[in-house]
Amino acid sequence: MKKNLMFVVAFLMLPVAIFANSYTINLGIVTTPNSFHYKAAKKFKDIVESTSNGDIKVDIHHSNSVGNETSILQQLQLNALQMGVITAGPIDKFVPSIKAIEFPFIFDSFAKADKILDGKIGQNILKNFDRANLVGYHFLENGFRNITNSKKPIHSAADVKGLKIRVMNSQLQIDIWKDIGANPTPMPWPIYTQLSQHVIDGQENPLAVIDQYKLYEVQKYLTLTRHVYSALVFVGSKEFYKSLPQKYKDLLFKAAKNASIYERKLNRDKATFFLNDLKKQGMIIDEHPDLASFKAKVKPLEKQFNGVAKKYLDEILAQ
Ligand code: EAX
Repeated sequence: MKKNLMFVVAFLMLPVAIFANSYTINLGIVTTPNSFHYKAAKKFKDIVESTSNGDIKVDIHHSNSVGNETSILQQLQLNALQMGVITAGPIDKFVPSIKAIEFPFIFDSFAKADKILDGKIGQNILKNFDRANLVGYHFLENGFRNITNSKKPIHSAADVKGLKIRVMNSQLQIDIWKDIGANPTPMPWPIYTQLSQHVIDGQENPLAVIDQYKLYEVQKYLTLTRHVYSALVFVGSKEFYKSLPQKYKDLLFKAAKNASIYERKLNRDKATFFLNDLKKQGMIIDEHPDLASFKAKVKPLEKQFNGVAKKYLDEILAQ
């Protein structure tokens, strides 16, 4: 009799045992499903759900459905969201040392960017997320940023004078465009409406973003400045991370790394496609701007850096 009773209790407990460790990761991004941010998040979701045998579920909240990137970071600090794919720009208010990799013209190739971001400096910056009650899992890629505007061709820094240029919510990006001579206006993404209404004259983003958001419909001129290598980061809630068993802590890091490597390749394989499509869509493109004039304007910004960000920037510039 006793044996039967134990069997019944064990059987009744079974459903609890199967789902005892179920976790749900709410992952926030600001972009739409055709973006590389989304493709990275989807890859992360597929890897996590398959390698945890469904014990961890990932829900992707895209297209600003859970707020802008600054708001997503604040929600991650409170464990209201558990993960995000966030552009490095707005992160500098939470992790100041990330400014070092957002400085203009320090990366002239994907290889150089990978070497720094996946090397000691990048890994140390990711560790600094801990101080902001966040987890920096891995860098992935938005791309080299280029300036567009609706007013006039931009060939040198002098042509930017007085233009109202939207920038990300980042003091460094505001300072960069102020020093170049623009009238920088910080605004969260997306910005198509503000461009169409001429609230702002221009903006700066990688070719993929310019093309995927059809900014060619509201921006006539594109200049291939490639002025900042814009990283994305798989960012997590520290509180959520600490609640996981070690095997799942390792699983999330591994999934973020593999999704990042996958997304970088996707992005780079389509770089030529986006440039050709923007030409096809009728943008007037300056492919050989006077970069020396832009570099001269932003050089003094190095002196504004201090602390850990200055240490990392000096190390990058010395390489
Ligand atoms: O896709 O806010 C921005 O300009 C960022 O580049 C964002 O990733 C847009």
